[in-house]
Amino acid sequence: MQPSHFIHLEEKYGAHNYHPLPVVISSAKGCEMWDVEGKKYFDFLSGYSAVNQGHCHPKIINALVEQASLLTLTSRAFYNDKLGIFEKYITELLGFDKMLPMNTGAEAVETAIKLARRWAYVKKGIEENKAKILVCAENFHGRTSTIVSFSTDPSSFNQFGPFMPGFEVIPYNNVHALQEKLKDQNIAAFLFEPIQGEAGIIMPDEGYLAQVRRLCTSDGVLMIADEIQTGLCRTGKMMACDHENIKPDLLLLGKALSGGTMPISAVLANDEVMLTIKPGEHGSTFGGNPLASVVAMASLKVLVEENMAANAEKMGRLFREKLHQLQSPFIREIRGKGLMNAIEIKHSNPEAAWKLCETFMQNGLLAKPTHGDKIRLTPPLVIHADQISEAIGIIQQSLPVLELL
Ligand code: IF1
Repeated sequence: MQPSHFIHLEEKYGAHNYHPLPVVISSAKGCEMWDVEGKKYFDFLSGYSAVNQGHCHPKIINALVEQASLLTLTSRAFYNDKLGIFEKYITELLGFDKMLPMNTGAEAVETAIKLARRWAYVKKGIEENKAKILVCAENFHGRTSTIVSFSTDPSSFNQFGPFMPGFEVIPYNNVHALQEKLKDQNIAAFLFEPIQGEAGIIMPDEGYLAQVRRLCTSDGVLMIADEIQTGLCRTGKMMACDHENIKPDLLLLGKALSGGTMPISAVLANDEVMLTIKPGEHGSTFGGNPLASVVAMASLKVLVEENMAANAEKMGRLFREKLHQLQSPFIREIRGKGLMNAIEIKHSNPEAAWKLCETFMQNGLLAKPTHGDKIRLTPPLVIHADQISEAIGIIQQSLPVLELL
């Protein structure tokens, strides 16, 4: 079958809520993907960082297949023999009292918002319905109606109102703005990304996370780190917060928690926060199912046992070093941490980044632009030095297309 066949099907029968590159993938392994005609590509998107462990990692797939034939779902109406084992493993690994399992990243964020508000009323003594949560300009935390209520990106919130109240936006990477807002006694929490992904891999100044930790502690406000994209070794440490040796009060995980096999997310917190929600007050049909529990545990073990943080750190340095050597007049900036990187394109044509990604595709590398001129480059963390070199070759070979625009 031709790629156009599958593209046509999606166009005709699917909602038009995405604008994909015209490539139709049918299989993948490690950092590589193949299209329906057998052409090979490097995957420099990794399912938006869900496939950190590499596509179809054998240990994750084995865990999934084995558990799938044994027990997939009990719902939380009954206990199962896998959830508790997963909860013990993840809380001991990451250093929290408890974990609450959900499915998508957006659900983890929603859960954190509910926990923060509940904690604010029960523990902090804020008057009911008065709690506020601080968020950052240019944030990306998901697509639910509550989450888009505090987005600053019109393509996320436009014509989806009325919006959920109780959020205030402050500039990212601005300690002073946070300090000022924290004078308000009705602030329950500060929700942030340690590196802003959708905004184009925006990294805060060194020391920002530690300062946020210090302010949240001194003002009695919950620090909620959305590590759905930055966590699980993507930036060269298990968590991006580890770069500044800090621990948030609530840690949000998703994406790579399943190695890209199924939607699994989690909120981690200590008892003071987690135990404010009582039986029957929050949940999800699929959250904490035994299949997800086994898959998540395998996904975490692969990250740890195969030293993926160290490889992300090493390969990230090599990649940025080689990108800098390209010296193209069309690259405004190269930035990133570990294997969470981006190049910003400098060109008079607003389509330049898209055209460049199309050329990457023709030459065997898949990446997608964000916010017009930024291209995220986030391969699976199993990538080797020779594959980095090959990918750089493709990028170098593709850049001249920008001279023709
Ligand atoms: C889309 C980017 C990546 C996230 C953070 C929560 C969620 C996400 C920090 C929600 C999701 C996605 C979703 C995808 C685009 C994408 C993305 F472009 F926004 F930046 F990853 F690269 N917190 N990120 O990044 O998780 O509910 O989707 O499981 O919506 O188009 P979800």
